[in-house]
Amino acid sequence: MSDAICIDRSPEPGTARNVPIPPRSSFPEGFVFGAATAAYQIEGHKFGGAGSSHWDSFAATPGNVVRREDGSLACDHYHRWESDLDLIRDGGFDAYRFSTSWARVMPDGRTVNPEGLDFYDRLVDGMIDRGLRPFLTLYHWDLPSALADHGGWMNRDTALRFADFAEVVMARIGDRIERTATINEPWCVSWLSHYLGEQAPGLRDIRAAARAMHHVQLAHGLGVERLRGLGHDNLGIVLNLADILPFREGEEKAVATADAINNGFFIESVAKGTYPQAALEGLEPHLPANWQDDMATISTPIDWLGVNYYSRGIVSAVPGAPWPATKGHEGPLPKTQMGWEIYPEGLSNLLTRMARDYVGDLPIYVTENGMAWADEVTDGAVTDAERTSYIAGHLEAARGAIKGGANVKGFFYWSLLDNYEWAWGYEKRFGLIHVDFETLERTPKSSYYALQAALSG
Ligand code: IFM
Repeated sequence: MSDAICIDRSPEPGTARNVPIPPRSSFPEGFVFGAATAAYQIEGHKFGGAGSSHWDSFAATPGNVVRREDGSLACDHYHRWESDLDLIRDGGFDAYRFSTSWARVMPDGRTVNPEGLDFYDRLVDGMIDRGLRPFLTLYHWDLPSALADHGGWMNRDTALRFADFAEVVMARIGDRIERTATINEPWCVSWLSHYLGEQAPGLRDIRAAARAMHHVQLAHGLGVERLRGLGHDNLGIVLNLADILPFREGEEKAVATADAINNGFFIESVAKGTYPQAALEGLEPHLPANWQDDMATISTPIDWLGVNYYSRGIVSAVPGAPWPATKGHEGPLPKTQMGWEIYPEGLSNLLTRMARDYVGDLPIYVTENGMAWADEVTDGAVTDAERTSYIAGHLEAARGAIKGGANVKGFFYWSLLDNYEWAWGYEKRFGLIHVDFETLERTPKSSYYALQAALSG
């Protein structure tokens, strides 16, 4: 192709091999280092009275998930949580970001399963016992099938039910949680799952997507309102943001549209109570009636923002195509096992932008950042120098944003363990700790030890 890519080709971004991870002492006092996971991806959904979630049925449908794998056993964290928490503590981390499964806590979406709450109660106590600070995400995608049967995120009622779920969970463990996020990655919950069809429920429908986008934002706002009213604090949301760049000169419109769908819709509604015009252009006809009436709830003030960052997006317009009329392009940089370009600059750009344009001095946490790699155990060890470099590059980028004035308070590596990578099944390995999915044996990788050394220095 002869088209020029006008994206930054500055010397080898993100490929600094053998660059050491910056030591703890190079970050501001109190900077939080953590590791992150999510319930469905590690726990083992067949245990403890969990109900069916829409991921179980999505995975059971041929063609949706590699080898039709699901989270029924996953890493069996449900039974191995104590030794998994030991690994976090021994890695020198300060905090653990975990999520609560809605389908475990309320198998039919409404009725409480005491066994489910007991599990999270034990887990949080286990963190405290080990000196780990609990960072909770209430919803990381395991929607009870009973709610999916009634339209899931397309149905406004799901947002109301979410507030009930949030209340139940926080009534039990909220007294020991350091920070609570309502929703993980609303773009994935809505656009990726209802327009691009890549995750449960696997729809490809603009109206479904617009409604899901609005309702997931509403769920966040209702959750914050409810929890705040009950006296809980330190409430936030976790957004997956991408640094969107033009494929060639003159692609401002494509960049604005893609940025509005990926980023603006979610951050602007929370921070300012509006949806970006570039998103409304295509979505407004499909939004629920009187959506404007919900914007005050959606923008209920939060206490902190979580940013999940993995890569950039490169886009161009597709003239004559229906909205959004954009397409993505593969970039030239080295890529992870997911095929995602390694581009740490995007992290500093986004952190700086969030502080400058949206959240000001509110604490920002990098709640996820990490890479998948085809790691293998050789003679009892896993050498993953690529991951160590990736972490070093992104921690430097976070440091750069801090120097530039963004109030970045912590960094969580995704993920603690190799786990269920959704539509990719168990094929993509993001963990600091290798999991053998036959024996469930855990083997810390060399990146785990590199981080451990950096955190002690
Ligand atoms: O595994 C996911 C996680 O569940 C949400 N954020 C992105 C990760 C890697 O794809």
